[in-house]
Amino acid sequence: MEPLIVTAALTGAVTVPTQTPYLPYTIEHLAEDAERCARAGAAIIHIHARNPENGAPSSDMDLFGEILKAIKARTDAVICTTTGGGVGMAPADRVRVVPTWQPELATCNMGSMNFSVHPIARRFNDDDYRFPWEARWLKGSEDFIFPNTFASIRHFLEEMRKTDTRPEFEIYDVGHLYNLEFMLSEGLVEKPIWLQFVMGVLGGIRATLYDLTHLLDTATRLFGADGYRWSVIGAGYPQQFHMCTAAIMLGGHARVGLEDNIFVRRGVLGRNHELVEKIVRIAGEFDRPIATPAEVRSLLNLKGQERVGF
Ligand code: KMH
Ligand code: ZN
Repeated sequence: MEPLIVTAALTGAVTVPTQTPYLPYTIEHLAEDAERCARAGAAIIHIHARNPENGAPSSDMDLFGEILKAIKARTDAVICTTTGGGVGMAPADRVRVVPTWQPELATCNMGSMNFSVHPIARRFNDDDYRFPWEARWLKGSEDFIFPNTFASIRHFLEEMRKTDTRPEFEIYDVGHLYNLEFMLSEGLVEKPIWLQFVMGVLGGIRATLYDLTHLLDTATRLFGADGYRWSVIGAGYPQQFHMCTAAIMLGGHARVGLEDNIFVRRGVLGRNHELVEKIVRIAGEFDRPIATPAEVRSLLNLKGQERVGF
């Protein structure tokens, strides 16, 4: 099996600061976590921008650039920028990071869907929150449709092609693989395809082994066994470690981090690098080597750190 690509998704736009004091949102904290995760074995760092004052998700391009530069100064890991953004951000604002900062790798979300985290708000009283935006954000997601129309996916892929940014396809449900097949038939996607199965989001497919094998069977039927690589996200605990362990066993790749799960053990809040260390430990038990950033650049055919715009 090829070496395991570990992605650390440091912060995202779903977890709120009240859930865990370890959620990084200042530039310094993001850069420090990126460095620690890279040392622990993460070869890809997945990044969203947040307002450093209050942790609110942000689409400010200057801020995004500061974060990207700070991370690049501390690690040679591949940086994968989000184009998913956060609740309520317009697609035009989400994609702007690609032409502005020309990353090696960026997400491309493959379908519109309900995307909700409103049940998290049930864990807190209104006066528990550290910042006023958090309750609104969590509760408001009950009415949120994550927009990824065919027109916007096409636009995102065209922008990525211009900057030689490779797409990481976020697949939240089996129909998203068929959407990707359509984009491939339109000549908008090149092989090899890099898939990220996002499992366990309310609105998408569940994080179970049954669902994972269904996704894999479908991807193999559509793209051929050698036509794609895959990684998996299990949202929540213990799903993050269950799905990533399955990936270690099946030849896939693994994403961990506070964007998707805040616990390192049941009831124990983890730091980003502790989540990376845990999955690297599990991979070691299965004799699966860990990919370096150089190996990832070669496996995913990336343009290289010297050709990004930050
Ligand atoms: N927020 C995750 C559920 C993106 O950033 O474009 C999926 C994600 C998508 O990471
Ligand atoms: Zn993300």
